[in-house]
Amino acid sequence: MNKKPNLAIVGATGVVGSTFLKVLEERNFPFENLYIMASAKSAGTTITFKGKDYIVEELTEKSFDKPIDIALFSAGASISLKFAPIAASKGVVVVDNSSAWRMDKEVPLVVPEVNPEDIKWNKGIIANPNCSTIQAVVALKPLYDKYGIKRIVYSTYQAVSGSGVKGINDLKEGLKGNDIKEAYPHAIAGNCLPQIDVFLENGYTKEEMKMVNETRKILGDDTLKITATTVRVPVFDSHSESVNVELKKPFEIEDVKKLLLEAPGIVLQDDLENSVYPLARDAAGKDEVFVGRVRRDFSVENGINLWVVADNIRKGAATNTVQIAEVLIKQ
Ligand code: 3JM
Repeated sequence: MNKKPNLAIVGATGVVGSTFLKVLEERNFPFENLYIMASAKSAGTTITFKGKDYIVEELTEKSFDKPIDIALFSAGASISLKFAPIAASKGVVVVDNSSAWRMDKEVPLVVPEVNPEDIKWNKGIIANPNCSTIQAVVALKPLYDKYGIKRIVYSTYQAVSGSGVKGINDLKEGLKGNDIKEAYPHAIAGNCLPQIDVFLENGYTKEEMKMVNETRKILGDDTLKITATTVRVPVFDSHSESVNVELKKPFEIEDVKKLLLEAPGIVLQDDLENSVYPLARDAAGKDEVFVGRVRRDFSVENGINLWVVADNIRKGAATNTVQIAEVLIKQ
């Protein structure tokens, strides 16, 4: 793009949407005109961005008749299913944060530290992966490239902010002894819920299968063996993950640590003597993926364990989407 883009934000009033605006401002994302769109419910309200007031427009089929270059979507899968193709047909490049388009063969699924080259073949829609997948593949990419990966076992400890305002409120109220269940089938305070998103025929949750399928697509490897258990925990911000990996080639632990230390987007936190390892509360508000507890899995050949933590709303959603848009405007 040889000029500053006209930018649209779809779903700006949600948890991720409002973080889009924060991240765009922090990173001084260049734009000419900005359009903020949401459902009829939020239309007409005012949002201040970089000291200027914007009136939230209702998202309609005509919204993209204006000359918009890039639209960042975070308004849920059904809105994306309907409106992303409309926008794309009018020449807009949509960067979509929902699950709607991720596994579509015509749609690149991108984490800029891992597969930025896939942005080029977009046909008007680029998908942002699931929050749990993003942080995992940032940590796995350097290992994949150097040693190859045979099998991955994901176990996640996911924050309530991933469920939006309702999840945050369930935990807030639960901590006060008021067990409301707006976001989840059970109380979240004092609990671990082994269910994120809905259950599928195969006994896995949709979130678990998102991790399996999206990891394969982003790393471009259908032969990867992957299993996942995703768990909601009473934490406000940042997802934590135990990532157990079987590499194809032998490795030295010190070499793996060095690799992670030098990899883009990763901060290695691994000082056992001082109890230094990634923590959800420390990762909150940050854009990097934090990796620690790097150690050999002695139960298999070439096995390794990692503890991976990142802010699920920032790197897991808003920041990754804005990073994709940054690559787009450089092309
Ligand atoms: C994270 O409209 C929806 O169904 C949104 C549900 C949702 C998703 C999803 O499936 O797009 C809530 C929270 C995600 C996600 O990143 O996959």
